[in-house]
Amino acid sequence: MNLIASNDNLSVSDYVDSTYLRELQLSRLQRIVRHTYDHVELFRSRMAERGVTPDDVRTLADLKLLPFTKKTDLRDTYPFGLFALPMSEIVRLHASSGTTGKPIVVAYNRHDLEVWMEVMKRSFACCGLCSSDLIQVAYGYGLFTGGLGAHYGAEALGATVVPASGGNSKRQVMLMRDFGVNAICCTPSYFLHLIEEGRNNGIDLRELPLRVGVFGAEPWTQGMRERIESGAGIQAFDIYGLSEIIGPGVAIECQEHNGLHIFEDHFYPEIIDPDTCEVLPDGEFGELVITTLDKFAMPMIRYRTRDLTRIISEPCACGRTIRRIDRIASRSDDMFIIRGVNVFPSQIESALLSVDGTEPHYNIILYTENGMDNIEVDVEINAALFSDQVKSMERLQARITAAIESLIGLRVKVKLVAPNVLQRSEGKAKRVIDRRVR
Ligand code: DLL
Repeated sequence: MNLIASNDNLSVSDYVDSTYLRELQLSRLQRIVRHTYDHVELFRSRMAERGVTPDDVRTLADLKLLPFTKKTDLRDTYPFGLFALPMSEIVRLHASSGTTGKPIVVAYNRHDLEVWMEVMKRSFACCGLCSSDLIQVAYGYGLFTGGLGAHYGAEALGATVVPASGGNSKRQVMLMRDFGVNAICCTPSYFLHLIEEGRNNGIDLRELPLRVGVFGAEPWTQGMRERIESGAGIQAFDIYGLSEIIGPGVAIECQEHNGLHIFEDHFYPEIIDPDTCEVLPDGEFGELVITTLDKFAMPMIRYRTRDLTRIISEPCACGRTIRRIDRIASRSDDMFIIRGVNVFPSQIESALLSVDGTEPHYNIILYTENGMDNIEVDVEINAALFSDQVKSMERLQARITAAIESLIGLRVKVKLVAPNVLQRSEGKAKRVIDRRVR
């Protein structure tokens, strides 16, 4: 099956002419819609319900005629129901465990892997990395897309890969120091742990050749970025992606750190109102929906990511012409409602980190007391303050409580804990513990 037209260019420049880009997106969209329609039963039946065929896609605006795909569709068709190629053409599977029940499984043919390498290579280039750099990959290798995704992208760039995978923090820091590593890829929460690990072993990351961090796979705030950059003397880049679409490398910040460039020659973004599913104009916040334009083993048409952001279409000072998405502060399903107020964990993180003396290690515990739902925030504070007098601890506690209240409009219980008490994660941090009685 020759799916790739001979004039189709895999490595479109991030500085591409936008008229050409829109034409390319449309021709890729038409091709992938036809391919999915021909090979995925669920998509064909949903199109039939709407009375739509691939021939109805004449412009990019016709995307709105197409049905959405949701995570439940992947679960319901577990494991291989959305594959659009026979197993003989599929060369890699990955899976994401998710929080409940069965994992979701994703597939790649050889072309899809090339696309992935390409977007990861472009991602590293956005961070100013090149073939002379040593890149340590501390995302987990295995079914999770982080490790292998970063690995092959770094190799495609021609950089030297240090495939450390996640965990064994002492060794991670030793490798960074002994090899003179220039860039590290891991979750932002794990990197904070590596900074501490270094400190506990007399290694100050600020004194190493490390200059770039490529952090993603979980939400993190501007406050967290500041703690990371000052703690390690590096420039931190936010990288976004999800297994269903490809893995890491869907979007990344450039040196401007003002939104994440989305590789829209491969991933077409839309923003919708999550309640009405109405498509919103560029600039408005809502749920990110992505269509994979150039992936054949498991194409995703209008995939509802649940991630909340907006599209930034204004030109970027870096000169790239591809659009940006705003930092993903939250997922719509991370939101919890306490006494009628909608709260996102990232709001609590922002408030906490705005207070001097707090460490970027915290847990949010939801509990029920006298029939009412409440929030407790456990936060580590720095060693000097912890051993200080009760009075100054109380003042700090009051400052944190006030900072959170002014941001979310709710009074929460704040518990100050000693350094190194809360559990550290090697991958995605789990910060919310829900003990509410339902
Ligand atoms: O986390 C892929 C990845 C690996 C991205 C390494 C970046 C770096 P999943 O396990 O399928 O895939 O989880 C995807 O993680 O829908 C978001 O909710 C969240 N997420 C990923 N990157 C970011 C980010 C990988 N930079 C889910 N900021 C996504 C906020 C992120 N949330």
